[in-house]
Amino acid sequence: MPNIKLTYYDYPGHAEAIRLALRIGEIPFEDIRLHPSELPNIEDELPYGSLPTLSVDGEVYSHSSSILRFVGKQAGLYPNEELAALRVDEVIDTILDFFHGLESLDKDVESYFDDVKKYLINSVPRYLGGLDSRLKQFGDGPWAVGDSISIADLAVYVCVLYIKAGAFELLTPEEVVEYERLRSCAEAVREHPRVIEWNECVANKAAALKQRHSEMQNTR
Ligand SMILES: N[C@@H](CCC(=O)N[C@@H](CS)C(=O)NCC(=O)O)C(=O)O
Repeated sequence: MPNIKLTYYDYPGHAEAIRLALRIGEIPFEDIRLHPSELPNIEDELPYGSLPTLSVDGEVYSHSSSILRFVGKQAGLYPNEELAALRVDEVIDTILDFFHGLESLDKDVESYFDDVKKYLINSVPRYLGGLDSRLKQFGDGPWAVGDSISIADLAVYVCVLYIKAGAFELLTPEEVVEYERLRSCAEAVREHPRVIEWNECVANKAAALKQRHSEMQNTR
C-alpha cells in the first residue's frame, strides 16, 4: 500500500470528493488540513501554487480532478468501460467549470456578492440544470452513471453540499431551482454507510483542529 497524504484546507472544497473516495475505497491516507496562513510555508512544495495536492510515496501530484480520477481508480469508483468513464468525466468537468467561473470572480470589489448572485442566476441553470438533464439521460439513478457509486456521485454530492451550505443564501426561494436528479444522487451518497461514518469522524475531529488553528493564530 503506498503512503498517501492529501493536503488541503479544513473545508470540503476541492478535496472532499477525494477524501470520500479514499474512505469508501478503504485506502489509508493522512488527511492534512491547513490553516490558510500556513500556505506560504509549503508554497515551494506546490507544483502550481494551489491545493489540494496528493503525495504518493513522497511524490507530489496536483489538480483535484486528476487526483480524484487517480484515487477513484484505486478505490474501484471509476468505470473500466470507456463510455461510462467518459460520462463520469463529463459530470466532473461540468461541476469544475461551474466552480471555476465562480472562483474567477474578483473578491476584492464591492459588487462581489452581487456578482456571485448574477453568476448563480445565469450559471446554475446552464451547468447544474444541464447536468440534471444529462443525468436523466444517463439513467434513472440514484447513481449518476450506471448502477453503482462512482467518483461522479462524489462530485455531485460536494456540489450540492456547497450550494445548500451557502451559495443559495444569496438567492430568494423563487430563484432556487430544485434539481431532482442531482438531489437524489447527493442523497444516495450521503446515506452511503462509509460516508455516514466519515461525516461523524470529521465532526469529531473538527473541535481539535479548530483548537490547533486558534493556538497557531495566537502564537503568531
Ligand atoms: N486546478 C486546481 C485549482 C484548485 C484551487 O483553486 N485551489 C485553491 C484553493 S480552493 C488554491 O489553492 N488557491 C491558492 C492560489 O491559487 O493562490 C485544482 O483543481 O486542484
